[in-house]
Amino acid sequence: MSSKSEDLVNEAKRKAAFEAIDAQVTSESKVIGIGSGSTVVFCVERLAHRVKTENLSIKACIPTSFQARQLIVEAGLPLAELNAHPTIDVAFDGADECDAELNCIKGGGACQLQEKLVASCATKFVIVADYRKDSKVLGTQWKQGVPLEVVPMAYVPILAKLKALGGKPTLRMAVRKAGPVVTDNGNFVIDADFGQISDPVALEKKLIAIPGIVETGLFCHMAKYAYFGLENGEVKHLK
Ligand code: ABF
Repeated sequence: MSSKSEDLVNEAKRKAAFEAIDAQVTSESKVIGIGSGSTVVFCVERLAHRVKTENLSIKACIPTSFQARQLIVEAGLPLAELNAHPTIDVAFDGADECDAELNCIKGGGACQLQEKLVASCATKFVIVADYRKDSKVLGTQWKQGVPLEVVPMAYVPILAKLKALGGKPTLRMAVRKAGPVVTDNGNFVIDADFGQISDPVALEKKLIAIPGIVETGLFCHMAKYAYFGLENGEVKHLK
């Protein structure tokens, strides 16, 4: 990506994140879910700024990955565990693709298990993304397949079952290491390409029914709001 288009994408991420934090974090928001990826970095930046300048009393920030934990600690925000705060007021997270019904493909960063746990405990789950993720039909913008967290001892039979479902699955390999990616939870990731996904709810049901698939990267009917930073500098939000 050229540095000009990189700047455009980053500015879109920043604008979406800032608008989402400003709109969705109120003085009542005490427990905040913090997602993973690069767009959420801007959410944490804006949240920390608001805590400092508006004296917001955030009680706990719940991470969705090692990266999210680091972000929270480095921003001086109160790191806490989901088991200590099982009800989250509002959670912010990125996405690899998001359709008009706010169904998402997530997990490009291999964090979808903890992301879905935090999203499922959030009263408000908010997606923040740049314009590249704004999609009409899942699978048309994100071409790397649906990320699936799988139990390592069963990845071979799972690959076969995904092929039988019509998918083109591949075990995600770590860059530079001659081995598979291992998630924060000690599992592998299979990316299963199903082309255009016209019914993500039905596909998610079939995938999660396969023994050994711990979690899928299809987040259906979970997000309440989505903020997309557009190329023209505006922010589009959906709910
Ligand atoms: C995480 O952020 C993942 O679910 C998703 O793959 C990624 C998107 O990253 P970015 O915000 O950098 O586009 O939420």
